[in-house]
Amino acid sequence: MPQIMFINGPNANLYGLDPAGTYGLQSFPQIEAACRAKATELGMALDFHQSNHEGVIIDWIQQARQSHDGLLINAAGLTYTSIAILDALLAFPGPILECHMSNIWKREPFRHHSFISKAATGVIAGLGTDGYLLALTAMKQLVDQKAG
Ligand code: DHK
Repeated sequence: MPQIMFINGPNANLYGLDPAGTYGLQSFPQIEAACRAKATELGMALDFHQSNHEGVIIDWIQQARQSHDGLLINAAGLTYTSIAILDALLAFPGPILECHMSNIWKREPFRHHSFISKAATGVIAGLGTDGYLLALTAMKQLVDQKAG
């Protein structure tokens, strides 16, 4: 069974807590549950993580090199600042999907340049939780192609 890691960055744990906010009404635990259900349906083992700390995220990416077939990452605010996360991702041999709940290109200019896209196989943005589920479906195809 493919082993997949989904890493969520700073403040993702606050999703759904602001009814007027950008990230919809689903709480982070609800988003995690939806991703776990989708991974099970697709026949993939999912490790789902969230941290507010850059070094913790880098440690997870490095660990995944030994054990995981694919990575999904929403680095949140670190997307626009972290060359260290980019370097960790560049050392990961499998497919990487960069995910964002919101359409980052419709937002402030400082969100328009992702440092981590250089390491990403693909990017999904602007579709909320549905985008995460689509990314999991795309990841299944990518790991199947690599294994086949
Ligand atoms: C999430 C965040 O927390 C922001 O810092 C990013 C991203 C966008 C998202 O859309 O999921 O700018």
